[in-house]
Amino acid sequence: MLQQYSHSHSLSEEELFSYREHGYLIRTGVFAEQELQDLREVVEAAVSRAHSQTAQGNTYFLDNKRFVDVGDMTVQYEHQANSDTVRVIEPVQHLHPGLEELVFDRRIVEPVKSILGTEGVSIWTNKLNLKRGREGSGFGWHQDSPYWVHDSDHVDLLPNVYLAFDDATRENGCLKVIDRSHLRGCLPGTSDGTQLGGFFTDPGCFEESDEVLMEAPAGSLVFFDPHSIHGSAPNESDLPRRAIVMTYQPAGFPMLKTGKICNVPV
Ligand SMILES: O=C(O)CCC(=O)C(=O)O
Repeated sequence: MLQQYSHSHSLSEEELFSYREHGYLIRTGVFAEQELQDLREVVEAAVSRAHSQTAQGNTYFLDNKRFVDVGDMTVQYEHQANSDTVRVIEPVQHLHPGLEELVFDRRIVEPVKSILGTEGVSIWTNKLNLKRGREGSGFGWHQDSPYWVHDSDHVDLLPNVYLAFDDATRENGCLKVIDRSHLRGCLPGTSDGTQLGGFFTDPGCFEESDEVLMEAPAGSLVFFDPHSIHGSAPNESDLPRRAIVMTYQPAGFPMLKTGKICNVPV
């Protein structure tokens, strides 16, 4: 059953207030089951396409984790040695017309306009985060803003929208957000000597007990702030936990990896 949000899909005043206070907002029931079935097929087609393209890509390892760059796209693999299971693809919209359509969907973009307070919006980046049953690894606590601050001078204006293609539960490693952590700007990373350690938020800067689980049925959207500390546990269930995270910005700015401007049609 689809929730009845306002006709324009804009956020209500209460929703916007809550997003600003906590750094996240969940809207359930935005996409219907039939749409989700189609979208899951689109996702799997995109994953197959990305994986086959990696044969022509540039492979490298960071902290023993395999990454492959193919043009402007990066494909990350699961961390077990020799795993061929795709974990993350970024950016992803170019891989399938169904994804091109999705990133412009009014149900996603209109709330982003409410958050940004602007009529014109463009795409910053988007990624598929795929946690296969029993195999999908977790994401350490981090903010996106320190990662993006070198490529954007408006890092406060890069809201994320997470769309759950599958039910997201504690067991399958749902997204988790540290409540109100977005209010503290860019926080320092860890300095544990690893290559990727600097991307993870110094654990001395927040209380893990402030975590909020973004448990939500398939078809839900989670909006979260670029400064919100977030992460997720591994998938301990037999069920997949597939999602796309779409990040927007005011109109007229180039995308993170492609450097091309991708304005959302008004
Ligand atoms: O998909 C997840 O569980 C975490 C996503 C995330 O941390 C990210 O994409 O930055």
